[in-house]
Order: sequence, then structure tokens, then C-alpha cells
Amino acid sequence: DSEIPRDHPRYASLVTRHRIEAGVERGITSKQGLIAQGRGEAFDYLLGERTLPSADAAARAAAAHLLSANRPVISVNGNVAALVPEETIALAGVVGADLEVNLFNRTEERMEAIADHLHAHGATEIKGLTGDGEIPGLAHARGTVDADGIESADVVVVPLEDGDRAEALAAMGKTEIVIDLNPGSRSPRTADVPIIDNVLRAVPNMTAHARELADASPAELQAIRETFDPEATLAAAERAIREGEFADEE
Ligand code: PTJ
Repeated sequence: DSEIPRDHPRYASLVTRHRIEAGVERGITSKQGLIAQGRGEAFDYLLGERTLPSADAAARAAAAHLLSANRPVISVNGNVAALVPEETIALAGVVGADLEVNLFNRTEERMEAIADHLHAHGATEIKGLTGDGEIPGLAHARGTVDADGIESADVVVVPLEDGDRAEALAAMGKTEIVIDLNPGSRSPRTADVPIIDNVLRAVPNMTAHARELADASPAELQAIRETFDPEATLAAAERAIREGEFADEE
């Protein structure tokens, strides 16, 4: 990251590309992860490369869900591991969640490379390598999870999730928090809490909200969860895209 001048107008975007490329070179990110990144970047540009007020409210609702959960799990794929390893570990620490490596294109090599990468960034326990559980209704590799991880979680964070798996997790009755820059994508549309924002901004923002809500009462957390409106969040993001980069939300 250090080779890119900080005052470059597209600094954040260049840093992101560099991290994803390095992720592919290290065997962490899949080649499809490059394509996913390109798609995400286009939506981020349309959203003005900022956290909308509606996305900030979603991050707060997500923090309230995670703090209220009995068994929260944060799912980590090849893009998340390359882009926000330390930030994801920090979020897990603040809300008391487990981290589980869970891949759309599962290979043992990439599972291990990602677990090693997270350990190198300070994570202690990483789930996902056991693979003794399943998400019903998905083909074997895509549905493989840990029995004491995602399979038995009550609240799951699935950043950049594919639509079929988002629906299958919802069918298991889990509370789903999805981070995705495309408000039209099936996974945020399936989520209880869709966060339409870049993982680079959304993950640290969730951590900040969780820190701020650390002493909130169960009743306060419940009120934040219940007043959150997923449809309104998706609509606000779509409006921001339609009305242009500098449009204000009402
Ligand atoms: O590492 P694996 O094998 O688990 O694979 C991960 C990817 C992301 C390749 C896989 O899940 C996939 O193919 O995803 P899709 O179907 O391409 O969807 C990715 C979604 O994430 C798209 O809707 C993008 O707009 C969005 N996206 C991409 N980059 C970001 C993002 N959302 C938030 N922040 C980003 N940086």
C-alpha cells in the first residue's frame, strides 16, 4: 500500500486493487474475487465512495444484533481476508464473535492460506477447516461449514455473499448481516440487515458502533434492532445511485 501517494485522487481505490492483487498472488483471493472487486468498485463509484447515512444506520443495527447474539459468527472469504484482515479480527473481538473461513470456491489450499493469513494478523482461533457441518440445500463444497461455527450460529455476518447461500442461510433461520455494494444483489435483499457499503468502510464502522453500544441495555439493543428497516435501507441506496454522487438522502 505504501507505494501509492496518499494524495492521489483515487487512493482508496488503488489501495483496494493492490490488496486484491496481492491476495491472488498469495493464494488467498480467487480469480473470481478480482471480478467481484471490479463489480463492487463500479457500485462504490456510483454511491460516491462514501458511507450513506442509511448504511451507517445499518452498521449500527448490525452491531446491536451481534452484541445481542448467543453465537455470532463472522464469515471470511478470499476478498475479505485480502481487504480487511485486521479490521475483521477487531470486530470479532469487540462483539465476541467467532471467525470462520467459508469459501464459495472451496479448496483446502485456500482455506489454509486464509487461516494462516488471519493468524499472522493476530487471530487466535479460526473456524472452517473442520468442515463437519453443512448448510442444507447447497452442493457439497458450497454448503460445507463447521458444526460448532456457522451451522450452529444464531447471527452470521456474510460479507460479499453469493445469493444462493444467502437464501440457504436465511432458510436455516439465522439472522443474516450482509455487506454488499450492490443494493440490487440477491444477498443484501435476503438479509435481515443489508449494509450497502464497501467492506473497507463497513467493518471498522460496525466495530465503532459496537464499542459505542458496549454498555447499552438489552432493551436499548432490542429497540435498535426492531426499528431498523431493511427495505428502506435498500431503497435509500438505490435513490443515491439514481440521483448521483452528491445527492443527499432525506
Ligand atoms: O473467496 P470465495 O471463494 O468465497 O469467493 C468470493 C467471491 C466474492 C469471489 C464470491 O463470493 C463471488 O463470486 O461473489 P459475487 O457473486 O461476485 O458477488 C460479490 C458481491 O460483492 C457483488 O455484489 C459486489 O458488488 C460486492 N462487492 C465486491 N467488492 C466489494 C463488494 N461489496 C462490498 N465491499 C467490497 N469491497
